[in-house]
Amino acid sequence: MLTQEQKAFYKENGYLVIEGVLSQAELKLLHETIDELVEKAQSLGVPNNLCDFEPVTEGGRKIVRRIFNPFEQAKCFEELASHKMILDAVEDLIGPNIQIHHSKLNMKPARAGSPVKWHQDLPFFPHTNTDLVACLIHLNDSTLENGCLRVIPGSHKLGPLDHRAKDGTFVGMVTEDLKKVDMNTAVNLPLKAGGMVLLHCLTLHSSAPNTSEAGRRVLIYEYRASDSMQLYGTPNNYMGRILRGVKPTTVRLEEITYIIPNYPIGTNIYDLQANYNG
Ligand SMILES: O=C(O)CCC(=O)C(=O)O
Repeated sequence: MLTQEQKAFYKENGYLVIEGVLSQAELKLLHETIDELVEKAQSLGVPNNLCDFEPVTEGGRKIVRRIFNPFEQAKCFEELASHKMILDAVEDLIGPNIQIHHSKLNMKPARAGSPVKWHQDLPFFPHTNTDLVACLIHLNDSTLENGCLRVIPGSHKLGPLDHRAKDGTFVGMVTEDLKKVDMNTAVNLPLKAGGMVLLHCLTLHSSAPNTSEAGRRVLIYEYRASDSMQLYGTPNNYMGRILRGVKPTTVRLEEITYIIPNYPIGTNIYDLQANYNG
């Protein structure tokens, strides 16, 4: 359960850091499972539906950048999505009826990890209301050198920002609207392995490239209130699975205007952002 102070901090800032959610034993099991998935992914080559690769190689070997949909790649990831401490915190932020929306595992490997530029999550997958929260579970220590998460506190109050290039193409990062934001207010969130960041779906965030010798694996679950319905976005086999509470009988609308994100379904954030050159 979150304290009143934690709930108030999230409401004001659009994020919340919680340390010590996972034990060393839990982390070990997750890393072992990921190592197996990486082996499998490297033998598959591109394109495949298990993972995406960094644009650079190392010693002739492909480097895994992201594992898609870990929720359905291994039982331990499906189970972790319903971890009591995580769902208790999510319930305090978006209410008792909780569905999984999607999951991903960002590997940010040593020396090669790609940056993620400033963006909000919801413009990728507009919903009828804004009760969606991402839970970023840190499987390694994250530091300034290996590309820890950065946020703009309070930016969730700006509403959906424009993520399009001048020609109207959705490029997966905030473009002209970044001028509305005071970038001096950005906060780095280094965190010990086992901790998590809860992120409002409209909070601006990014992370730098990994220039260090230490990998930075972050497992992400996006949760939504069950009465929030997706208007656009890439579907998956488990989207809408109820993790807590009851089946929705109503859908709730907030007055909110979105730009329809015209990216081809299935495209990922790294490629969208890489294609933008101002
Ligand atoms: O891995 C990160 O540092 C940021 C991840 C993120 O924002 C995303 O994948 O949408």
